[in-house]
Amino acid sequence: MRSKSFPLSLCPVVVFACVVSLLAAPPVYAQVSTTSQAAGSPNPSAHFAAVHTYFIAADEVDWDYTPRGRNLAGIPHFEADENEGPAARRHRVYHKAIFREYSDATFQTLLPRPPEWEHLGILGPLIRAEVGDSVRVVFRNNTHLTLNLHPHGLQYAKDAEGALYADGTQGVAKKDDMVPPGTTFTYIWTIPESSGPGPQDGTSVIWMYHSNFIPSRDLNTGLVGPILVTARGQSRRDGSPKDVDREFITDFAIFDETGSWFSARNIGRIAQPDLLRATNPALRERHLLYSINGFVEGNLPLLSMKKGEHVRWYLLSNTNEEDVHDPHWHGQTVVSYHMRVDTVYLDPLAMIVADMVPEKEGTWLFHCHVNEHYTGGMVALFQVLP
Ligand SMILES: [Cu+2]
Repeated sequence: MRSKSFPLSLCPVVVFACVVSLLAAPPVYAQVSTTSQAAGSPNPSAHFAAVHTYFIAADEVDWDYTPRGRNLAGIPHFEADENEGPAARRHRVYHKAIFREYSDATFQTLLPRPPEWEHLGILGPLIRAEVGDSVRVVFRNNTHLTLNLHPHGLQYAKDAEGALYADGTQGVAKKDDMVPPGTTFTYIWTIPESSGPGPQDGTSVIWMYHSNFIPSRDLNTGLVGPILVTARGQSRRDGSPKDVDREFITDFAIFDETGSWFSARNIGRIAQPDLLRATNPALRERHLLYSINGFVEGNLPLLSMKKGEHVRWYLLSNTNEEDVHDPHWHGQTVVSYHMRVDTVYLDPLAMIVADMVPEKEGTWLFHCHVNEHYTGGMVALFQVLP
């Protein structure tokens, strides 16, 4: 029988339950896992409704879209462009704001990313949970911007929606809407059945969180991260689905640097995207970064897997009108939406799952098949080992 959950506001219960959780070995994939199970449960082996706590800050960084160089995938180009000549050695660096994970509420110690998630790149920390759990994000805004944190798919009350609009709320229910520079706000989101896999899904689904103060600006600035939710009882202790050997998250993300909060700093002038579209489309085009997880031209870390494994790919996209993508795997097929395909379709702010059992060994191209995106650098490599 499943244990009963209590509201987080019942502090004594939560404190006592923390002790219980240590004894009961809850899931280990969040920074801090407590439980809301009542003390003295008659069934100590029952699944614990965990509260996964994450300490996530928005930090300003200089982000390099090309940390290892240019055109690492060796793609031939039809016409001469900036990939050729001296510019080919140039890094593409922009000042951005991204989400990063810290060890605790002091926000002094950055948590290193586990090797299997190094490919997340510019994406924020992976938030993961199982149906029935809750997520608590202590959000610290270290930037000079006003931000917030809005989750997709999870359930939230009006005091944790992370979006400013005329929703009729006031007082404490407005505090989540704007997190000023240098301040901290704690968001609590729950994960009912309706946040987990549906009847036709596999054992896990992907959602997204992002700053939603002015979504177009916030996303182009880099403030976006992934959420994975596994079906009830289907996760291992590290949170991964029991029937999956390997997971990859890839965000086919165009970053319009003329639409970033830091466009003036990065480009040296006030670069209003709406204005530029009409007055100087060439300037805007020069500052569109066709990235996968914030990496262009093959800079995404090599995604490695073994033949015959059950590999789950989660695919995301950004919110620009050009964020219409056709991710394509060479050498392998996937099943997505119950169909056998080797190319999937992403419209803006897509969140989809594709399952692969790689059969052909080798190093393979993984890229967007939209012409401008492909030539613009939205390419990566993956490797299938014996
Ligand atoms: Cu694309």
